[in-house]
Amino acid sequence: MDKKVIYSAVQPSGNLTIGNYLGAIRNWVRMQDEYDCFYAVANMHAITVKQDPAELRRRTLELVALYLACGLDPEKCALYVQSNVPQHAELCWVLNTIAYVGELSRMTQFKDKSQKHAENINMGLMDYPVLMAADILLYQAQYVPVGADQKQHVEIARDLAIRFNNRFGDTFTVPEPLILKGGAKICSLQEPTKKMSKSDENPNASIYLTDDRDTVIRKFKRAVTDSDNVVKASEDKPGITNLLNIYCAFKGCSLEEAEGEFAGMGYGDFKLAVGESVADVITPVQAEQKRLLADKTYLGEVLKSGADRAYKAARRTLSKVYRKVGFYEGN
Ligand code: AQP
Repeated sequence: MDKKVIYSAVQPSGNLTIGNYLGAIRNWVRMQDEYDCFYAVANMHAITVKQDPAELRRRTLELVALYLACGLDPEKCALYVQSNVPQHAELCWVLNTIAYVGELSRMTQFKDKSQKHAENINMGLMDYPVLMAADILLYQAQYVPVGADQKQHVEIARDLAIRFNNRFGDTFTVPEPLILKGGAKICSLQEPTKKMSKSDENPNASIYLTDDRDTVIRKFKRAVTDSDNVVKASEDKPGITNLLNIYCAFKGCSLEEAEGEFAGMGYGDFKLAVGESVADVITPVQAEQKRLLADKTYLGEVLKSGADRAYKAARRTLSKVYRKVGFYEGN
């Protein structure tokens, strides 16, 4: 029987955080044996906010090396750069004609980013979810493993798939978000009710996958908590709850186990333990990423074969779409 298809991507829009790792990449690795996986570097999405071109290029390769260092196997999944497969933009155009301005202007990310980049509210920013729908629908993906913040965008992809299928006949698989517990929403260390983000202006708010052990431990030490010194998760203790979530995700233990382990201990010791649990996992990933980045030929080969695989699958869907909408394909 054919394997089910998974699509997901991360934007090379800054240094990745442990939120990107726990919400997305770590889950991708776990799925690569069971599913037919397409994992992209979403550089077309990244330019919806201003990027420095040289940095964007550098970060793209760094992200591919990171995917591999985290355990993605290019023999098992297609790893590629979004702009290398032109069908993403082509399908996005067609989907634009069935997407409504009203629904796009209501997207939480569009509203947040419009506020954050008030000087640059461009069409691409508003169109972000339609491009993301094209990404997913091109591969007929059943599942999209993402963090909780992207659920709304996968829902738009579902709506567009259903709308297109109703209007033109069965064409797209209707995708579902796959939001795994324990890491679905990692919050900022400085404002623990807000999600941790790679583009946060305050570097102490996020733990980057590039942070060295001392930096990780220092940032956790400074993490905003409360003053009652009891390591227990609850709604009125968002800082401690976030740290407990992070600890459990990196240690692979339950909340009850973690609370038991730190019962009677002060915040200082707890924060140090959280920092160490994170550093123990990310330090070897950094070393492997560095080793891979020194081998540009290998990275180029991985991307070429990933893009070839993605292109073939994408071409199949796009031809079907062009036929359905009545595009003349005479030559
Ligand atoms: N804090 C988070 N907790 C859990 N998952 C998260 N993701 C992002 N932040 C968290 C998940 O990471 C994947 C890749 O995200 P993206 O690069 O496509 O864009 P994003 O969701 O906008 O992530 P950032 O870090 O906030 O980037 P910027 O600052 O550039 O906008 C997605 O699966 C996302 O859910």
